[in-house]
Amino acid sequence: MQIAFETVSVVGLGYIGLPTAAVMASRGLNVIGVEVSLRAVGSINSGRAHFFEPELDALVKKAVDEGRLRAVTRPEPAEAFIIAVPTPVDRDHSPDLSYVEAAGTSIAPVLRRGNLIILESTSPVGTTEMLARRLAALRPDLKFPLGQESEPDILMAYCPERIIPGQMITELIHNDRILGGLTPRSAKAAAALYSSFVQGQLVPTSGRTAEMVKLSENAFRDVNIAFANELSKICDRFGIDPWEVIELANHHPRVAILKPGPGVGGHCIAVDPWFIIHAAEDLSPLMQAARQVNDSKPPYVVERVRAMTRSCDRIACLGLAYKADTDDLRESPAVQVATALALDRAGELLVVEPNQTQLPEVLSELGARQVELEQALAEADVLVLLVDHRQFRNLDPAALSGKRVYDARGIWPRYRSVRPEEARLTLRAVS
Ligand code: SAJ
Repeated sequence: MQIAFETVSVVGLGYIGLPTAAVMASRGLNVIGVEVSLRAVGSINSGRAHFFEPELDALVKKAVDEGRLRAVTRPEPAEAFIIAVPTPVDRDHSPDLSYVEAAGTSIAPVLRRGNLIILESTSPVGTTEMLARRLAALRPDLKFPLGQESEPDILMAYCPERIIPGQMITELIHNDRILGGLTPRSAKAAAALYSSFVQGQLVPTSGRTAEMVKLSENAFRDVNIAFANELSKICDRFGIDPWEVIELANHHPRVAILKPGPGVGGHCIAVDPWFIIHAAEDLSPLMQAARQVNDSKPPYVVERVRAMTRSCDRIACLGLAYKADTDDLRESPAVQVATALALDRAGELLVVEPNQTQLPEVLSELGARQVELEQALAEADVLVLLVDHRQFRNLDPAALSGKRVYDARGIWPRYRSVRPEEARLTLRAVS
């Protein structure tokens, strides 16, 4: 069995694959990155990451300069393959595994006896076994781990990534990892590979368990954010500041409520619970409700902004990213809110997004204008805070005076609850 790895291939050099490749290269491994995007390949080979993540550019540059990382478009032989490709859901929320299948098809011709294949992409339960069956059909000359008694030629494991954007490099090194081997030797080989750069605990289990662990982590977070989001709407009705309620409730030693916001975005928390729901719809009412609550938040924010604005008001949206201090717009609730407001007032909306140089097409087509924060503060009547970027957190509260403000992230205490007269009216209607 191969237990000391020298050459590792990472298939998919996106948000997970590139940091993983760069960190492995920094530990002395020779890393071949396989990526279909020519733009990404060009950028990486010139020593630059094709997206923003703290510390990543420096790591990529060093790895490329030292000849330990190179990006290619077609797989080459290696001792281990880490697959880190997207696993989106379709419009009907069913899992789209076409990228995993394509990755398998692309590495099949270069596989050799003794290779280790690791799937890191968030995947429905059973995906790693499906990949093994697919590879077995493509390479009948090799024995894959398909539940037979004898030792396979190829080792396979599911080892979910767990890194959070903004702290990816630190978390890659320090987080514990779950190693779901399709055979016990596969888990051992995976441990040998990850121990070259992971300082956290390496915990072996089965492939299916590891797949479910990953889905459980993100579904847990989705459900907990949904609780905070539901609470925020209830507090709005009572004219109470939900962030203060949560802060005070969290003084209880066994309570840790998350933060309400304009909705749940990114390519993980808003997507992964569907992998469970799709496979066990009759058993997942809580997860389904959480998805519905979180998805209801962007339209709720739009309604509240509409309620506080007049048709002649100029609105500025502050932030478009799916969360603070990132440039990532994937599934961003802020983009959803800004688009609805831009539709309301074609050609009028101002948008501040310090981490992007241009607006997404959908917004520019609606005539929204990207401006600097200072200009938004000078020109807008209404400020809609959608992302708690550093630039907004650090703003002097005096800069907001005279503005009407909707703070969807709770960073400006003065503007965190609805106007008292509105709450009084609601309460009267309720009593
Ligand atoms: N959010 C809130 N309130 C909160 C926390 C988050 O509204 O209290 C929102 C964020 O603004 C964002 C969304 O939820 O729109 C998701 O952000 P996040 O920081 O919770 O998570 P991600 O999507 O950046 O990363 C998650 C992480 N999973 C968990 O924390 C369980 C990360 O560790 C995973 O590696 C990543 O998903 C992934 O790739 O699966």
